[in-house]
Amino acid sequence: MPAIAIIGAQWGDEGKGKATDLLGSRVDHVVKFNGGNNAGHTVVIGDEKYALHLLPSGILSPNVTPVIGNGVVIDVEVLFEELDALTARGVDVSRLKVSANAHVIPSYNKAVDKVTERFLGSRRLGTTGRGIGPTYADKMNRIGIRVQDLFDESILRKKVEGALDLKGQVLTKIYNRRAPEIEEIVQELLAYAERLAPMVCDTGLFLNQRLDAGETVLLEAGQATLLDVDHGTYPFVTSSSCTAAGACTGSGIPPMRLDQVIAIVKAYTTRVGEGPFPTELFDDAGEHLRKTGAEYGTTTGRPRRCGWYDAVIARYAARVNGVTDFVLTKLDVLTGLEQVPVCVAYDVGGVRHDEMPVNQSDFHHAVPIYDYLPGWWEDISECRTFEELPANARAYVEAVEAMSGARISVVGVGPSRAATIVRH
Ligand code: 2SA
Ligand code: GDP
Ligand code: MG
Repeated sequence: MPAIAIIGAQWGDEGKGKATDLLGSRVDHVVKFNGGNNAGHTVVIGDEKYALHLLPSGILSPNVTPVIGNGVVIDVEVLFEELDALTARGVDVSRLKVSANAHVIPSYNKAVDKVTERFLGSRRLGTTGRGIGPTYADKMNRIGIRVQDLFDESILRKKVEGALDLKGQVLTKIYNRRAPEIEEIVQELLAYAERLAPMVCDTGLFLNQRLDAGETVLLEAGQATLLDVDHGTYPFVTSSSCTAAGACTGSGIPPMRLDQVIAIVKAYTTRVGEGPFPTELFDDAGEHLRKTGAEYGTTTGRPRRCGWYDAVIARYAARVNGVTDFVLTKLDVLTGLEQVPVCVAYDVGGVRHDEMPVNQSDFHHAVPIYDYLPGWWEDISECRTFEELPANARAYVEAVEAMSGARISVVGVGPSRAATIVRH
């Protein structure tokens, strides 16, 4: 079991945090490889509930080294706040390692994110407003600030000057805002250096050396396949690579070292933010899923849009990521329905699509073709083996597995660590 990637198969919030935490006891290192504090992973341990944003979920496992990889964008203030909050709850955070090559989110990018959304009006993306998109844009534009820059004041000043040359103009000319002062930003970033320094290293080198030594590494995605900047529902995506391939670029671990790709998929579908969502429900059934599944954003508290399981999306995620195993979460939320619709294909203007349409506007107009599976009423939250599940719940899992392109190895029946059925 050298390196394992955990990714989201849908639009995020599938329960990656819980899955990572479950595997945490079996691995040595857990790496966050993309995104930033736009992510929200909830982990429930006994009576304690943790909402993690920037930190890898592995931080909660005492024997795991948590790592923030080079593919992450870091709001250092938020990082320190999260570390302090966990320390106050008795969690040892001293093992955290942070990549010297990860990018930092300067305060001006949070402003750019928020005003861009306001500026776009009805064409907004529904971002989390954390400065994620503008910071990745700076990275690609080669005007980003990296963690290592915080330790060389003269280089930092040059980089901030370069970035603000452009960003200052964007803020003042387009958005009619005060341009940030170079010195103000330099001081803001320098203030982080002392506390950050002991955590910073070449995480790519570290992880490959640990793999050479026979240790195991779990790579934990933020967001999900359909929010991936290349493979998602562009432009309604986040700005990072959330897929298994992103696990490699975002950590410095080469593809051939990935042994297993575990996709987390919810027994229904949710999305936050704007963008197409074929199985979305606008009726009482959607409200029922939202209420029963507690579908509210972990980071922003926004109500999540809810819909039925979409096997076309699951097959797509299986293909794009090379999924070896699915973890099907929140099966318990479907309890009590007369029948459970599952989308098996789309109808686009009278043409059946068994695969994701390549044309984005076709996807916007995709009408789900449903199979209707019989529901169950028994409380399944205490089931711990597959055989204990009611026959219709088992049949649902097996039907979904047959449509989705990889085996379902684990089934979630509740938020806690224990509420889990391992099949393989
Ligand atoms: P951004 O802020 O630039 O990454 O937003 C771009 C799109 O990506 C979506 N996005 C997310 N979708 C689901 N979950 C996310 N994390 C939080 C959670 C979200 C929250 O775990 O609940 O609390 O609202 C997440 N992060 C980004 C976002 O909605 C945009 O559609
Ligand atoms: P992530 O972003 O993929 O880590 O997911 P989130 O933490 O944002 O959202 C998933 C939510 O579902 C969290 O509140 C989890 O505690 C909860 N959860 C995870 N697995 C299950 C499950 O099998 N059943 C139920 N009822 N809740 C679950
Ligand atoms: Mg989440």
